[in-house]
Order: sequence, then structure tokens, then C-alpha cells
Amino acid sequence: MIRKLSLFILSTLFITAACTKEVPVSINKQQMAESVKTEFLHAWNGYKTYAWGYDELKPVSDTARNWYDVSLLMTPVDAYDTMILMGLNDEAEEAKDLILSELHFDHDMSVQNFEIVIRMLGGLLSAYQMDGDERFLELAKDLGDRLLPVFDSPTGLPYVNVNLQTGETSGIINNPAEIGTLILEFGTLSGLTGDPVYFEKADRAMKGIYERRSDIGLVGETINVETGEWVNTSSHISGRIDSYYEYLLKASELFGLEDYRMMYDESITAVNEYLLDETETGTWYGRADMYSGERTATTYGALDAFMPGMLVFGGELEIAKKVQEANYSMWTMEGIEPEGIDYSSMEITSPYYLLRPENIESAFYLYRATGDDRYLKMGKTMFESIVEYCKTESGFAELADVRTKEKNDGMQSFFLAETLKYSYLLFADESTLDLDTHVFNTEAHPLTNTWDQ
Ligand code: DMJ
Repeated sequence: MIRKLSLFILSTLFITAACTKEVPVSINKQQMAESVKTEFLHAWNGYKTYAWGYDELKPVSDTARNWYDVSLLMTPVDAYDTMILMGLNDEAEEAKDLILSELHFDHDMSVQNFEIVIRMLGGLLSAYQMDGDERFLELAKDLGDRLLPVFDSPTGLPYVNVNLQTGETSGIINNPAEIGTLILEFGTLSGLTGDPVYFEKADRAMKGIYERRSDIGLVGETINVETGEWVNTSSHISGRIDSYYEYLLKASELFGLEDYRMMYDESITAVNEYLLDETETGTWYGRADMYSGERTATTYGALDAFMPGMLVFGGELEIAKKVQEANYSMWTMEGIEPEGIDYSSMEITSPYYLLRPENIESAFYLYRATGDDRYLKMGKTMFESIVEYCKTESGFAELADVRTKEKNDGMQSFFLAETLKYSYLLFADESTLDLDTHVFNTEAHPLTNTWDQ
């Protein structure tokens, strides 16, 4: 009884908190789009001044960092199509010059396949489709060829890492997100080069996960790619699984594949049956065992916040709206969202903020689908809190703790690829990016089916 009462008070407080954060005035979309562009330029100029040629800016120390021994120009490759969409032609030109003069992949260096695919391969393919310069496609093909050995496991499920020069692989425990978030990029590469091998490998991997779902239709968190056995049977929509669902749906759209739509529908039915959780604090997705369907945890977080956006895309608007309200309450509880919470108590379980895009991405899809100003207001609040708490002299910094707003010295490339792109597109004219002809990869690189028409 006491627990029920305190949960009621808690949820009332959250609803009130969310409501009091509302912006009472109507939003000038054009002005907001300009503000996003200005902040993008702030981040890009910081990269140019302190990190030119490196992977990422360190926005507190005004230094730079690379992911591996040699820079792969993560920030310019990830940011390029955002510049084009924002009409920042000079900046796009300088990023293009840097990429085409400096980037190559002939390095004796082991890289994480998933991250390189979604950021680099996705970025190069969208750059090619937007700009038309064949050299982007040549880079993408060279990269794709170097990544292919990752699929050479007994099951066809990819290893985690692959050496770009030797093809040596490592990491036998992988997860559905890293295995199933390859089909848009490899499929597009097949479409553009006419070589089916990329699509075939990614398709086999994707179906390898789907076919290993449990009898109740759920997948687990980690799997051994050599035996095909699940290692961790926790099922959820968070990191390690999230974009597997996203790519089932988006591949069906981009490539017109009916079997992918069927796999998505069946999977999402199970997810909604066993993971969706309507509680006093809102509508969330929790965790359950993939075999029994029994609830194992009530944790949710910044990564899970992509779900409403995907549900809109998949046609489930009503659930999407409810979950986005929960997303927004997570964002506003400390003025900016933490990485993880326990939604049964609304306690923070992971206090950091990595400049992640998912919550704003969902507001963007909901606004496009409904035209409801509520999502503009959400986006405005979220964007402005990033500027308020994360901005530094040279860029935007991750937060170590959303309660204290203490900063960390990192600015992930997805901040320019995704967070600022979705923020911009939320306010910009719809014609800036047509969702009927484009599908975003999970790093927000727009891809379009240009080879079939
Ligand atoms: C991005 O690299 C991608 O959106 C990925 O799917 C999840 N993590 C980050 C952003 O949070």
C-alpha cells in the first residue's frame, strides 16, 4: 500500500515536472533550425581547430583522440551528410577534401565491425548517394571488401572485430545488434556495385539471429558465433539488441523485402507481449528472459529511447506516443537524460550522458507522423538542455553525471551525425529530407534505393 502510494506520488511528480518544463510560446521552427545549425558549426569549428585529421575532438582539454592506431576520420565522415542537409556547402567541401585526400583502409589494425559499418560504411555510402562523387563509392567498396572476412565463422554470424589488412578476426561472443545492423549498408553496397556478396553475407547473419529466436519469439543479449548458442538470455530493446529490430524493419522498407517485414512483425509482437510494461511511472520496455518471458529487470535508458521512432516507422503510433512521454520524463527528471534508470522507482542506474540522439530521434519521427507541436516542444527542450549543460569553448562534452552536470572530455562523432541532424530535421522544412524515399541507417545516414529504379 505504502509502495503504491509512493509510486502514485512519484508518478504525479514526474507528470507535473514534465508539464512545468513545457514551453508556453509557439515555436519558431526556422529560428530553431538556425540555432541547431549554429551549434553544429560550433562543434565542427572546434574539431577543425583542435582535432583536424583525427577521429574525434576532446572538447574539454581542446585536444584530439583516435579510436585506433591510425585515424579513420570518424567525425568528418559521420558529419558530412549533416552538412549537406544543413546547406553548409563550404564545410562539406572541406570535409570532402580531407576524406578524399587522407582516408584509406590499408592498415594492419583490428576494428570493431559494427561501429565501422554504421559510421564509416554508412557515412561513405550516403556521401556517395548525396554527392555523386565515385571516389566515395570506391572507398566504401574497399572498406566493405576488407570487412567481409568478419562473416567467416562456422555459423555465418560475424565476429566482433576484423583486421583491415590481414582479415584476421576476433571476438566470438557477439550480440544481435552488432550482427543484425549490417544489412542496410552491405545491401546498399551490393545495390551500388552490382556484387551480391555483401548483401548475401549480411542477410545470412540477420536470418541467423532470427532463426535462433526462442519459441516465444524473443532473442537474447549475447551469442557465440562459432556454436550459435546463446550466452546471455536476457531479452530487451536496449544496447546489444536495439538496432537488430530497427534493421529488420528498415531493410524491408529500403529493399522492399517482404520476408523482412514478416520477421519484424513477428519479433515486435513478442517484444510488445513480453517486454512492454505499462506502469504508474509510464509506459516502458523492460527486460525478460528470452525463453520464459518472465520479467527480469525494470531498467530502461537513453539507448532504448529509439523505440518510439521505430514504432512510428512500423505503424504503431499509439504505443509510440505513450513511450515517448516516458522518454521525455526520463529526459526532464534531471534536466538532461541519464544513460539508465530503473523505471519502477525512477532511480538513476547509470548517471552519464553521452550526447546520445535517440530521444530526439523519436520526437522527430513522431512530429513528422502527427504534426503535433508537443514533439517540437520536446525537441526544443532537449536540444536547449544539451546547449546549456554540454557546451564548451570548443564543442560539446559528454556528461559524467547528469545530476551534477560534471563534464567528460569526449564528443562522439554521432553527436554530429545524429543528435544534431535529428534536431535540425525536426525544425527544418520537411522537404529537407523526404522520408518516403530515404531510410536512415542507425547512425542517421540517409540511404535511398537508387539502383532499382
Ligand atoms: C549510435 O552509434 C547508433 O545510433 C547506435 O545504433 C547506437 N548508439 C549510438 C548512439 O547512441
